[in-house]
Amino acid sequence: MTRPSWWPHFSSPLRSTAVTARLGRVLGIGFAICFVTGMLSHYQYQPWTWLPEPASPRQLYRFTQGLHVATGVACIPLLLVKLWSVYPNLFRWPAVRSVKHAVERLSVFVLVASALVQLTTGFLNTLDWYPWPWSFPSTHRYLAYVVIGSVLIHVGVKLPDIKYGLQARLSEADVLTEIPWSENPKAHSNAGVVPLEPMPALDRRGLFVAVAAGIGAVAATTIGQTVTPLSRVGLLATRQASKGPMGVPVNKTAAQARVLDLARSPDWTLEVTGPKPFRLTLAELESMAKHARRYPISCVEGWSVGADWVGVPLIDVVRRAGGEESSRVRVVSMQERGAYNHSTVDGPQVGTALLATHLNGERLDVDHGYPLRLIAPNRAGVLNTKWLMRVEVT
Ligand SMILES: Nc1nc2c(c(=O)[nH]1)N[C@H]1C(S)=C(S)[C@@H](COP(=O)(O)O)O[C@H]1N2
Ligand SMILES: [Mo]
Repeated sequence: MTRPSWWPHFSSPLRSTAVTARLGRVLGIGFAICFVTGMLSHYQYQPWTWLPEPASPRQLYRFTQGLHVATGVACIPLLLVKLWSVYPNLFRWPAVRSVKHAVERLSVFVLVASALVQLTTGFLNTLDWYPWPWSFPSTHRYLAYVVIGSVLIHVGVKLPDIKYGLQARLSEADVLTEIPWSENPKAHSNAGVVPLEPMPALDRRGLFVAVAAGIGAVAATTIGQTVTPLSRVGLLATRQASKGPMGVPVNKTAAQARVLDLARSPDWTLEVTGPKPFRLTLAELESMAKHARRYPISCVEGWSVGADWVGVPLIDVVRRAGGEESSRVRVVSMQERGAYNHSTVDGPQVGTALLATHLNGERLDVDHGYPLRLIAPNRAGVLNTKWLMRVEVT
């Protein structure tokens, strides 16, 4: 069968296996960083009791989470360029050559589809925008397995092309004759396409400079929500320190959590359960609140800020209730609904966590968890429960 006349032709000499393989290498590293840092974050939600989260370095989660978001966002332009470099493959003739080729096409489809969904929904998540009905964290995690699995399959299938492409110099043109798919490792995006047009204004090195500049711009405008000096260029950084009360962004307000009245009630007390249960009033807590700590608050949605907290060490309350450093502690919020109305503190964090009454030199704003909230080092923001009413020591 001959190629029909309406079948698209591609002639950009910018594309080559050398370009694709290099883009693929960077993208592969990006996906690996996202996967590992994502799994570290997932671990915070479901830790193993025998291997609890360390309490130091206290900025660890802030760093890995910031890296996750910055890398994920940078992967978006990178993936688009990578797709641009190979999409003429979709129009090679004949479209399907063999069963093996069909399976290979299918695996690429799964990879491209899952990666695009993963990166876009991840990005929308950093904007705190969830225009879909499903639970983001679990979908994001399961999709990560699909993406990483299909990356591994893709790398395995394309190994000959990757080797060839990484060895080829950027300035080299590919072999420009059409050779059956399965026989030739050098079969590449431009096979069967002869670049007769004059060289475009951008050469291949120029292409890489443009890609790097694009990625740099996207990353710099995103990490403004973590790296404070960059916040002025944080076009894509939705939650910046300056945008919340007390210089700290708010993820969920007291009104959204429906705790405004309870939180402001003068009758509020903290209930502590355990072998020796007791209650503390806010006045008692504030008279005990002499301990200052500098712990960052690092949201899983990609923003983080360092903050100065004052409060009562959790361990003091735990000991008074008859517990010890090795106790497992559950802190419970006045918020009735929502998955994050409680959290568990165990391992080294029991000794380092603070029941905070003050933030950045002032009594907590109600949106930051007044009258009392948890704050611990190297801990996902979502686990720093606000508007506490009970501490359970076991
Ligand atoms: N009770 C309760 N605590 C909560 C939340 C919540 O929804 N309910 N959100 C968490 C999330 S996702 C983050 S990032 C931090 C943010 O704290 P901040 O609003 O003081 O910055 O609070 C955490 N504590
Ligand atoms: Mo968060």
